[in-house]
Amino acid sequence: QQLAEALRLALETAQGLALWYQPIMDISGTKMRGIEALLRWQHPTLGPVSPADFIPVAEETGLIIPLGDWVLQQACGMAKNCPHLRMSVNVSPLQFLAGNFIERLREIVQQAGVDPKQIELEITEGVMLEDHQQALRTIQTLRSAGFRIALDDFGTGYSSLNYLTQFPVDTLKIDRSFIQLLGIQEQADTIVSSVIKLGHSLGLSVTAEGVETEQQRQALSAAGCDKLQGFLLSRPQPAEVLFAGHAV
Ligand code: G
Ligand code: G
Ligand code: MN
Ligand code: NA
Repeated sequence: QQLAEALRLALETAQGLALWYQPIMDISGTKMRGIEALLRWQHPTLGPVSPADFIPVAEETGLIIPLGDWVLQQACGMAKNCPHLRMSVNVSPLQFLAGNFIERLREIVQQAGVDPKQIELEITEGVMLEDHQQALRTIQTLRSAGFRIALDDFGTGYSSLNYLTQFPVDTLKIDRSFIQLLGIQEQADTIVSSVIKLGHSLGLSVTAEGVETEQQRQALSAAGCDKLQGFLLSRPQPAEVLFAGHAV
């Protein structure tokens, strides 16, 4: 496939690939608590290609392993520069379940000189569906090494509640499809406040994704949500833009 070849070349030459960062804010929307690393690819002729389009190609071709390592290296390098911010990194199920993921991650973190406590790995329910036992072992090992685990896009899978009680994660990220219906669909308000209560009853921190309006922020605040992420607060941006004028 041509996309795969171009991606392989981008990875080899480290050209066209970049991490952008989106702030994760406290519930008032005023304090930055962390940042999520989001991969961006500028294809030489196609222009920007979304990770939603090229991550599946990377998974099919096995490129997700070196690509995932590159993302982790870049993100850990950035984390080292801003030690007061938690760094969230998306990890593909294939990457997470690869036999040597833990060792490679440990090496990357060590080389960057960052504390695993600063790193939060965002996984999806796909991880549990692929290989339940391996997922559970990996989560447990990573957490005892100090890494945090977030369950991303929560609510979009179909076994969410069941998995949540079985998998020891630190953070729940409520998918933006629910947030967008706040104040529009009555059920959405009920679902979101139930998920927040459920997360808290399991001792988890709850982050709302895709917060775009002040009304949504207020509803989330009233429902006791812990953190916010979304265009209302900030879009994903290159680090030099995000931190322009700020000490990091
Ligand atoms: O940033 P954007 O909205 O275009 O992201 C689209 C999808 O790609 C999201 O599901 C996001 O989690 C995923 N994604 C973004 N960056 C990475 C990455 O570095 N690794 C993996 N595995 N997925 C990513
Ligand atoms: O699957 P994941 O949650 O990792 O996807 C993150 C992606 O969601 C980011 O790449 C970003 O482009 C997108 N995103 C972040 N905030 C918002 C938002 O407020 N609205 C919309 N529509 N997309 C968002
Ligand atoms: Mn994410
Ligand atoms: Na998400």
